[in-house]
Amino acid sequence: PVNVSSFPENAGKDLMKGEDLPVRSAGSHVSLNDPPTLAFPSISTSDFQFDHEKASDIIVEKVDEFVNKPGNARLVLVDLSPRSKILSLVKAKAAKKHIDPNKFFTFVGDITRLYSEGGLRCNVIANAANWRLKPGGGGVNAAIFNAGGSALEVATKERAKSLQPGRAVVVPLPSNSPLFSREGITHVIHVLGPNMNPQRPNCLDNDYITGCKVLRDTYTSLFEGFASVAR
Ligand code: AR6
Repeated sequence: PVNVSSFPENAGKDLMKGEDLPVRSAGSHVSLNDPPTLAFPSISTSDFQFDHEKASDIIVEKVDEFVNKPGNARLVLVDLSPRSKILSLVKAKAAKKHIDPNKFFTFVGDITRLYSEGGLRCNVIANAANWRLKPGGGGVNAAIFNAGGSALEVATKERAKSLQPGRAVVVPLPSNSPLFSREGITHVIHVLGPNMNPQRPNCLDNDYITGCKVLRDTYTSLFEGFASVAR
């Protein structure tokens, strides 16, 4: 079958049944024709209360850097709601910078159900984690650990016990994780962004000089981690 849903303009439309899709290996819904794709949430802008204008500038700056490097890999910024402020800011700023829409686009949906509910094939997803790399805590971290099951928890523990702000850890997903079998995700990249929420550890107390530097480092680590498994 033609791979319509791998194109942004078709994403979410013409949902095809899993059994009709070309498969690369058992349980993986990523066709050979699909470019390596990283889906990522906006890091630090919800529970960690980072300023949306500043965060959207940094996302677009880092995405632009990444897409100008050689290779066919794609990046997708995901959020749950069509009214997401961060998605509209990034969309507008990316268009202004003429970022190639085939290499970067935004997508509304649950990052743990991009293929099964949105028809979008992504082989790698990013998680806005906590420093302990623990499940729960709400937000995208709780959603990803819930969907990944104990297989994700075990694989994460094998790779790292904790995370510093600005750093990433790439976790290969075991084939018994539902994120692998249902969504075709082969890797989860946990990142820890800067925290501006006084109720959470390592609060930067509105220090946006440090905060912006750490958020840049976070996206650099994330995209480098993705490049290391994608190319
Ligand atoms: N799919 C896609 N995007 C989502 C989903 C989802 N299922 N759930 C949330 N988002 P947040 P942070 C979006 O708060 O600000 C956690 O408790 C959300 O709308 O998850 O980096 C961790 O344990 C927002 O745009 O992450 C940390 O302690 C984005 O994901 C702390 O929160 C990030 O929101 C990290 O805070």
